[in-house]
Amino acid sequence: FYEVHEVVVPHLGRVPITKGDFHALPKKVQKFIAFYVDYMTPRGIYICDGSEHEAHEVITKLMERGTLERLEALENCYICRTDPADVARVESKTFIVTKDKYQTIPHSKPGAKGGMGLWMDPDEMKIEMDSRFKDCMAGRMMYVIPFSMGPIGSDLSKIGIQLTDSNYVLLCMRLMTRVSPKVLDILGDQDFVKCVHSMGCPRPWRRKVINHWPCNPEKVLLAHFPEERKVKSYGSGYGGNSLLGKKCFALRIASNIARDEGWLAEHMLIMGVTNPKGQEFYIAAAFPSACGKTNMAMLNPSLPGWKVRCVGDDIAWMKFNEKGELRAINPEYGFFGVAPGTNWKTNPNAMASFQKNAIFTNVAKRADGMYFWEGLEDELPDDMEVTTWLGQKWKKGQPGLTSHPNSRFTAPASQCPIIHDKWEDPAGVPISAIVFGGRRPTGVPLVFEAFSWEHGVMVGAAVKSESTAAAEFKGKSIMHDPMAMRPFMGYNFGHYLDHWLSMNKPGRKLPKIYHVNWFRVNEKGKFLWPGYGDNIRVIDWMCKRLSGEAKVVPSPIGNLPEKGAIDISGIEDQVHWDELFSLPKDYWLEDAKETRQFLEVEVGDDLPAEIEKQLVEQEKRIAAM
Ligand code: GTP
Ligand code: SPV
Ligand code: MN
Repeated sequence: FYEVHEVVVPHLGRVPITKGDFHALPKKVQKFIAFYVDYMTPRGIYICDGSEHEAHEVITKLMERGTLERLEALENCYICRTDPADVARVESKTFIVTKDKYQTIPHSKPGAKGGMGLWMDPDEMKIEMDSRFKDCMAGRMMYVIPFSMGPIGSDLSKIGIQLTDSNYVLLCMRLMTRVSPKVLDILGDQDFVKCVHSMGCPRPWRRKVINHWPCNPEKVLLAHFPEERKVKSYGSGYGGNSLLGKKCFALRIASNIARDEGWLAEHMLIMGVTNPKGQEFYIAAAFPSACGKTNMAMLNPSLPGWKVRCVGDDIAWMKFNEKGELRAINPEYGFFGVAPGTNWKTNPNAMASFQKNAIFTNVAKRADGMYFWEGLEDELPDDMEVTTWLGQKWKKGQPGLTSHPNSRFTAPASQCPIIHDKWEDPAGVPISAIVFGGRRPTGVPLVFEAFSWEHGVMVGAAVKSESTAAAEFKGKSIMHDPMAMRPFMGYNFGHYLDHWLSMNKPGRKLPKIYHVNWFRVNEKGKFLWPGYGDNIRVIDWMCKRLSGEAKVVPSPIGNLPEKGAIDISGIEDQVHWDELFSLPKDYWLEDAKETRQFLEVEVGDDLPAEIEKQLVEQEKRIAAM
């Protein structure tokens, strides 16, 4: 049936293998490829091996075509401007497909907006998919990418194979996941997560290609099939829509695997913090997209004697071990970080991570071959010409944005100067604290501690945040983003809360749970907290809590630090404690009402009784304020 240098498929006949040995692939992988070759009809098949030679070949092609441009000021760095219609995740076109609707979304109540994920029936999705994927790779090369999420061979890791017709996607997958033939050796006859991606631009082009970025924004569709452990994505090359190892696999599919296997797949950074006494604590933190995970994971401490080391900046897979410790790994291999706002003051460690071997998407370029974006003005000579992400000329002081607000850098995690020695430890790191947070301009104090695991799960379920440019939403509305997972939930959110609650078993060392808000503003709209490196002051307090050195003052919403318990030495003039920690009663009455409304209506009958109990208790405490 199969020839050595070609795959024979019923629909197309002989399809050449441009690179790789098809026969050497595990049988299940061969079957997967053959099926999709027949369906998507590419002109050739390129089996990736993750080598440097391969990267070179792909980069050369992308530069010839004009998709990538070299950043001459740096070593092996490139800039890419996408079609301006393809710049963010498209939540309205992102579906979970299950036979039973309620496996995916909660039994919500009348009036629900359906905010907790989108479901589609398999038959309906098949029609949508067939109309897009049939022959979608005509005239294009199909890349086969074997990758591991997590250190290759770790018990906590999982293997995927992505098919894509985008070599930009291949290049980024090589930075974001571990692409290697070793993955196939380890895989053998086992099942893998099937990832199928197409830019949706078969040749001859039916749509005008803008910026050498073939895509199909009108037809974008992402479908997740948790039962089959499969993802299909069409029409977009933007990170979260196309690097399928990331949000699609490591969160939406993995959250299903995690529920079945008794662990957690979360939108969380992982960091190690060492206090001046030399004690190290590991913290995982969940903030919605573009709300500060990368910055916190690489925090440059403003307090003397502290050391921060980064394990991961976006996704955590966490599992209790036999000793009852919650062990976390970062399933990713690189950073896909928000560029604007990143500079040598706010995040020097991120800056250092992308000085070589990095890709910059939708940022601006300086005339001297350096990247540029909002936040780098201090380093920009006055007369330096800048080409914006839209190709316009710009100089310092002129109006307008030079970079898309969701422009990103993609860089190897290993290049981060403070990457943790244990970041690839197959056993993971032991988590002592879980932190939730969001952008909350008013009402929400800098930090509070949950009363218990159960209360903490409720605090996570109540996370809200101002919308950001990471998805398609316009304007700044406050949206619910429970556990920072709303866009990434792989199954019924009520069941997800049950799963979190079920982590509380005898013999387990449950992490303490916190809520932080770096984004509270005064009446003039100015941030009340300096943030970034000064966030170590809040972490310092959390660590003191963990080692039993700091006292708290109970409040209706959780335990607050005793006044003065957070070290603000050196920033006293910037920080007004009472303003930062005030709990306006009207605000919290309204917030409690709104949160109950959201959970009651959107999660409806699937809301765990324990969460309902926590809500009632919190409402009573707030009413008695
Ligand atoms: P995703 O990659 O989308 O998941 O985002 P993220 O959660 O990793 O957010 P990131 O750290 O990239 O920060 C997003 C934006 O928030 C950037 O523009 C930062 O400059 C800004 N930011 C991060 N931390 C702070 C902080 O402590 N205070 C303030 N004021 N802004 C911050
Ligand atoms: C996010 O939006 O949370 C990101 C970027 O980390 S993306 O990969 O697009 O999801
Ligand atoms: Mn993210």
